[in-house]
Amino acid sequence: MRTHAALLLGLSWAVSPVVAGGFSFSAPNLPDYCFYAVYQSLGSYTWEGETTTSSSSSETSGHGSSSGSSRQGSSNSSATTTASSSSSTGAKVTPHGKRSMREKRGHHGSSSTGLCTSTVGVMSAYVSAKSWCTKEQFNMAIPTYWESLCEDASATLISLTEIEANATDEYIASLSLIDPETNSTTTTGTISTPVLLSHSYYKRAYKSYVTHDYALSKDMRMGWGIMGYWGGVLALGMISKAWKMAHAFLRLSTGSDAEKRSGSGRALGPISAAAHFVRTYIIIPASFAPFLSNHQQLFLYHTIPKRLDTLIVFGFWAVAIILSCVDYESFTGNIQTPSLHQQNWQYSSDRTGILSYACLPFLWLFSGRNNIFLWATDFSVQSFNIFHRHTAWVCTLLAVVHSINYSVVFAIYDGRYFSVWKQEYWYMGVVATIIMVFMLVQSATYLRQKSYEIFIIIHFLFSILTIFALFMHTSFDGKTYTPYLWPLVAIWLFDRGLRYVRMVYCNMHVRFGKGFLSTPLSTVTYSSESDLVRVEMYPAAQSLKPAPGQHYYLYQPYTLRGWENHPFTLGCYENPDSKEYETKLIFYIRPYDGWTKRLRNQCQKAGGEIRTKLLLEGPYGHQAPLHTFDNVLFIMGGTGIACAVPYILDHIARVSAGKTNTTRIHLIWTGRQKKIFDEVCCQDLSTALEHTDITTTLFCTDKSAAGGMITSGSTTPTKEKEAAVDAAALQDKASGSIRSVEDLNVDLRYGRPAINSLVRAAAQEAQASSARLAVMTCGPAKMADECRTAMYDVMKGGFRDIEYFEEAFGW
Ligand SMILES: Cc1cc2nc3c(=O)[nH]c(=O)nc-3n(C[C@H](O)[C@H](O)[C@H](O)COP(=O)(O)OP(=O)(O)OC[C@H]3O[C@@H](n4cnc5c(N)ncnc54)[C@H](O)[C@@H]3O)c2cc1C
Ligand SMILES: *[C@@H]1O[C@H](CO)[C@@H](O)[C@H](O)[C@H]1NC(C)=O
Ligand SMILES: *[C@@H]1O[C@H](CO)[C@@H](O)[C@H](O)[C@H]1NC(C)=O
Ligand SMILES: *[C@@H]1O[C@H](CO)[C@@H](O)[C@H](O)[C@H]1NC(C)=O
Ligand SMILES: CC(=O)N[C@H]1CO[C@H](CO)[C@@H](O)[C@@H]1O
Repeated sequence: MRTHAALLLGLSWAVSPVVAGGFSFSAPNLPDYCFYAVYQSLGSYTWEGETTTSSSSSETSGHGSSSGSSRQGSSNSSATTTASSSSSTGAKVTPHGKRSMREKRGHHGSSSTGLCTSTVGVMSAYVSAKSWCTKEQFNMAIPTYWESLCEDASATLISLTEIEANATDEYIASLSLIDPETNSTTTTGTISTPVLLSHSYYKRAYKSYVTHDYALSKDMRMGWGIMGYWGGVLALGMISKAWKMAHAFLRLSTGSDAEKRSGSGRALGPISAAAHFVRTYIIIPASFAPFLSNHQQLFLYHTIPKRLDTLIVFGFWAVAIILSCVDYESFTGNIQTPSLHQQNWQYSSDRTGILSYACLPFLWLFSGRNNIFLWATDFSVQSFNIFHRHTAWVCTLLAVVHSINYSVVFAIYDGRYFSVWKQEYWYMGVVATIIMVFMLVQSATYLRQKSYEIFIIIHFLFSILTIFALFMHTSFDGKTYTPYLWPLVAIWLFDRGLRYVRMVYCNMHVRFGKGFLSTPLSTVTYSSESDLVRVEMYPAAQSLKPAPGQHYYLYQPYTLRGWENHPFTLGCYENPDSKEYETKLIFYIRPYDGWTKRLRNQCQKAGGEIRTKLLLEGPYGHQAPLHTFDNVLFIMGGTGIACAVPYILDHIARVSAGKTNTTRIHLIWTGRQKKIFDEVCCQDLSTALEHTDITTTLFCTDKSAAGGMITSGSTTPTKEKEAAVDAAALQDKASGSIRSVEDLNVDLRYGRPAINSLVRAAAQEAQASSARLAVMTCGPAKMADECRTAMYDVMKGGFRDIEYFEEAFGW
């Protein structure tokens, strides 16, 4: 990167000329490089009649003539040969040399003035340029650029009128050739007749300067390849989402009756067949299905992405590897850096550094909670998390290669390896690389699951440190690299800022004349029989619209670790009578080892129920269009029921408004303790479950309760029973006691559900009535993976009108 421009300049000063000198442009424009090459190649000779300037260093030690030999011996003189280096070196190698290179750049002349003041020299340069430059290059350079070069050498270019007139083709053909590699300055002495620069040397010089000066621009274009890849993925994601939404909208409003009538027997176009193929084999399955069904389940402590995500990530690695390996313009015969190895080390260091920077914006983009692309595309948080991790891997590996390669350059080719450690850009780069590697290790799934809070705090602090170190790493170069870094700050501030906005929105409400109203104390209850923490809260926000698919982050401020926040799916919502607080939100929380456990302990200490201050941040997540499907199958496990409840409530509201296409819902819910069914079904779902279009099957996996056998309510309740149940529900609600789920219209079984056959049966039933089926699952990892596998099987079997929705309680 640019950092290295400094180091490279230093390099040219100390050992040999620079390969990739950053944006150290020798000439202002690309067409000027032709003349620049001529000027530099001939500039080392002494010309008859030249007037030396007061500048003592108008020597002629060959820059071309000693190609291949170390320049160290020729001491300071070599600095004058690579004009670009000489002018900036002094500034760059000092620890405080933060001057921008651009300012120092521009045209620099050789301090030899023979090519400005000697008729022989000027004629030689003129005929060489005329012979080897294109018309455009020639016209750009002569006389303007030439004059500026002379100005830099404190000389004035002599008049070219006579030169132009004399330089005919015949004249040029008569001139003898000069090649700085074979005609050394010492053997030629002072040149007294015009000569023509050999074409082969000119070509090498031109290529050396151009590749050297434009390598970084090229690396940046390669960086656009990385960004283009992710940009393309996001664009496809947005198109896919727009397409699906349009589709769902059309289905609901126009009612594709024709489509429905012909059912599964309808003529299926090749597009639809292709779409089905893609969905079956790429979008739905776990990466290594059918051999390995793991997706939500870890495999050897590793997350296995969905197949689509694996392909996307694989493509990213391929792009990154290709971009960091191809198209290096190192060549033998480079007049600046003869060693091919050195050129390769340096070019690859620059390339990997810039590619690493190019990954950064996406590394941040895939991580935020408030993320525009999460809203605009169909990718889930989990998918973004996979992208985040792989971008981090690639970014870090590139940074490591970058660091190693530059260490090699410094240690082997430069010799300043130890002194460079005092340079800020160097040690800040080292700091950034080390932190990134550490973060990679520290984010391992195993450690993250062991202690999420420690992980998140370290991750947060070290990310800030990384950004800071990177700003310092490339700061000497002005603003060249800040476009890679400011987006990180912007993305982060956007996310953090919106968190606070949401938090305030959820928990504060301004009542005119009455001051603020904030979210009141929440009721938290815990029952050991169901091992369920139930949170009921009344958010202050008046306009908060609870809806299916939402999740919120809960904070418990005024506690020791009040900044901690954990995501929970909105389980249930009600509109209570109270006028102050519009809605009541209910969360079902399974206690684990962290905050959820502390919350449980607080309840236990208080005898089961506490009232505590909880704050809400949200809503996040998006609603699945389940209402556009004819049949819906919910497969839920434990607190995963939180996903299904809002959809069921939504369904009931939509039925009465006539805004749904769903006519059949089958809820399958597995829980360890029977009590959890009682708590949720009898309180929050009691009325919903009495609807005839909802069938409920509960599976209790508690072995000790298995004695209860298969007790079930009738699946088709009579009017009387419904009424009786409703009455009982009302009564129980009034008395506050929890009834048993057996009294409801549900099918209670013991043992595990056979998910595969349940999904298959639902699919067959849907197929028979040419209905569209949605399957939604939320629960333990194993259950979700079984469900996904079942989907894959059914779709492989040819059933097309089926869609899969999976909610995960983690990443
Ligand atoms: C979108 C979403 C919705 C969820 N909805 C519910 C729900 O409705 N009911 C429910 O019981 N659980 C839900 N969870 C899971 C719940 O967030 C975690 O169980 C909870 O954060 C664990 O807190 P803890 O401090 O007790 O964790 P620990 O005991 O320390 O860890 C338990 C597990 O939770 C993970 N975890 C901890 N904190 C977080 C966090 N802030 N974000 C993500 N993962 C974390 C850990 O990596 C670990 O695997 C949901 C998770 C997500 C991502
Ligand atoms: C080379 O430059 C250094 C300072 O940059 C100076 O001290 C030294 O005398 C110079 N040597 C020659 C041979 O000009
Ligand atoms: C141009 O050619 C003329 C005649 O051959 C010669 O007298 C004159 O010195 C030449 N001028 C230059 C600049 O070479
Ligand atoms: C340069 O070297 C070649 C071959 O050694 C020789 O023919 C040519 O005359 C030399 N050119 C000059 C200007 O000395
Ligand atoms: C396919 C289908 O059944 N579409 C129906 C969805 O619901 C709308 C409105 O209720 C009906 O008009 C469609 O016919």
